[in-house]
Amino acid sequence: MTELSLKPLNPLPIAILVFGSSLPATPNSNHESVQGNPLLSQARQLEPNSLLQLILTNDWSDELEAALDEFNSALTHETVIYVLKKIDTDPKKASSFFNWAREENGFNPNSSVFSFMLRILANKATMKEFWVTLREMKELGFYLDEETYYTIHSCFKNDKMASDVVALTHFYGRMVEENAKDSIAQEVADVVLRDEWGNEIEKELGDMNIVLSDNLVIRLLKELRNYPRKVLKFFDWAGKCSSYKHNTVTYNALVRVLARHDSIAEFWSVVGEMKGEGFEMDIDTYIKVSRNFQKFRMLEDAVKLYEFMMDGPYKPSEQDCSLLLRSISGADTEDLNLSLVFRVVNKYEAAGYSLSKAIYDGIHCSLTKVGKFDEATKIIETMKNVGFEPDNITYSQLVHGLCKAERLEEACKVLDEMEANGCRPDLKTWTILIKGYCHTNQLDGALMCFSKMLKNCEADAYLLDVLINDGFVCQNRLDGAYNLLVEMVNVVHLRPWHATFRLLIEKLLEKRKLEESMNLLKLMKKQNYPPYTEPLVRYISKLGTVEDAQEFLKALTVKEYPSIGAYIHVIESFLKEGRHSEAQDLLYKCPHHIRNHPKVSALFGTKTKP
Ligand SMILES: *[C@@H]1O[C@H](CO)[C@@H](O)[C@H](O)[C@H]1NC(C)=O
Ligand SMILES: *[C@@H]1O[C@H](CO)[C@@H](O)[C@H](O)[C@H]1NC(C)=O
Ligand SMILES: CC(=O)N[C@H]1CO[C@H](CO)[C@@H](O)[C@@H]1O
Repeated sequence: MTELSLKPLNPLPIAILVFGSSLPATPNSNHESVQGNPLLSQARQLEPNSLLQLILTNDWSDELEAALDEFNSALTHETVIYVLKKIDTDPKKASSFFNWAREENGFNPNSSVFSFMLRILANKATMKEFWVTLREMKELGFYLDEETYYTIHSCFKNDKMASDVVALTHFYGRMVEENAKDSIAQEVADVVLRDEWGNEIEKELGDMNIVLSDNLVIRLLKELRNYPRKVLKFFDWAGKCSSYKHNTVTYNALVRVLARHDSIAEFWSVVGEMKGEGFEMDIDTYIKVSRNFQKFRMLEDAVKLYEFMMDGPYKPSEQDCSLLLRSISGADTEDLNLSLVFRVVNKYEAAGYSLSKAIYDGIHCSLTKVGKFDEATKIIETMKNVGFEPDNITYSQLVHGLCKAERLEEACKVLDEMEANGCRPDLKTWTILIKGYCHTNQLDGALMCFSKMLKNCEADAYLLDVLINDGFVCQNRLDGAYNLLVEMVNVVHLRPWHATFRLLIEKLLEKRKLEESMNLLKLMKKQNYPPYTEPLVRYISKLGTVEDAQEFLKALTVKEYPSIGAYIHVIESFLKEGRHSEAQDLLYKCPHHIRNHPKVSALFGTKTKP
């Protein structure tokens, strides 16, 4: 567990160490944070972390259970999810905790807790517990949702658990069937979706005398998930029904649905409202929502949500922090916002944690990408002070940044420095440097690095593609590209990408280099790639001779004759180009069995007769 690392803390926040007092626009951490009712949230904050520490540091035993009983009143839905998340790599322990929570603590799991538990238990070591839990869940009237089903299904498949795959599919199929009969969710969804929300719909829903339950609400949120505004209306309506009250589970389900571009304002307003009601976002919901924000590049929202969670009792892990930093630094340089980086890091430090190597790397990556090299140097110094020596990742980031800034000589020197510090540049570092040279049109520099590299490590297909595509082809040096590829295949037995072959064949044909293209075709065949024939056929039918066509057909096959299909294709292309005499010539030079093939005769039969 990296939760509380033992590294010494920096004497000052990292942002101040790096930037001195002239911080980049880093808003005060509480600015526009989401407010809630402090008393209610305090009551629920009965230290999930001390509970977690107890569980993490002890094997499951009666003594542990006795110690846990102290937390009796603290087991909320959020706490249970939080603990499960932190021990999800230990399914046995997770299962013991889950059972203890239910049996000894009276915890009442909802469908989302069950789904989460099932995902943890879907594991060879805990199959018995898995099936027991799944059956219990069903008996309690919970629905195995589609997403959980597919996740577990693919786990089983990957682990080659064939009979469990069958059993699960069967179970799910039957459940879907039974649910279809229980069509109330569908009926409600139909009513809600039919029209604009208004009194009429509310009246109709009222007349349906629906018995609302968490399950039904969650199912409806899922049914309506593509209509976030309707979801919200429905949620509000359900909350006002006299016999029903929302809880943390339905709120968490709602924020998951709202976490998207077109309902982001609603998302934040519900997050605030939820907090005001004394409910917390559970860590599983946080991870899903944050991942979504990152995927759709809603980085400011991802950061704001991170701050929100770090202010609450269910703090994201060190890994969540470094993943978020990586997403932020993954932006194109123009969009990379350092302020977001330091908001995340400040929040992390403010919680009392010391920065991990991955987090330092995350900061360093962003700084180098936007060309803040002095600050990047300070980060490296700070890292060294707390015992993290720069490694290939650190150096590669620096090389990448310098290349981006077109400071290639300095980038080259970094590789020497690496070596001097006992960290031998690897293929990835070299590739970054070589790419940098190619992108600044310094092909000779790239080739010099390449030959230096080959003394220490082997090239791969990616690097070859960089040299050919970004290097030679961009400089219009096709002979060089061709020679390099052939040499890499024949001398060091590298297997180029299919795409590299394709690109080069096309480029060579543009320059009417048929012989070289044909050679590449043969090389492709040797590598067991499907040959890339289309541009060659097109070229030959327009500009080639009959001999070229024969040569091409020969290149297609190594041992036997080319297929009848290949002959037909070439002859037909000649005919299409109006080159009947070449088509005829080729026909006469074809082997006997081809010439007499009915399909070939048909070609001429219909095309040559008036
Ligand atoms: C960077 O993020 C801050 C919020 O942390 C925001 O105020 C600022 O506008 C952003 N800058 C750019 C250029 O998007
Ligand atoms: C750094 O080295 C590790 C271990 O040798 C390797 O797995 C990783 O891909 C390297 N990373 C970079 C960026 O070179
Ligand atoms: C922790 C929690 O909110 N549990 C709820 C799960 O759902 C049942 C009824 O469906 C509620 O009674 C629980 O309070």
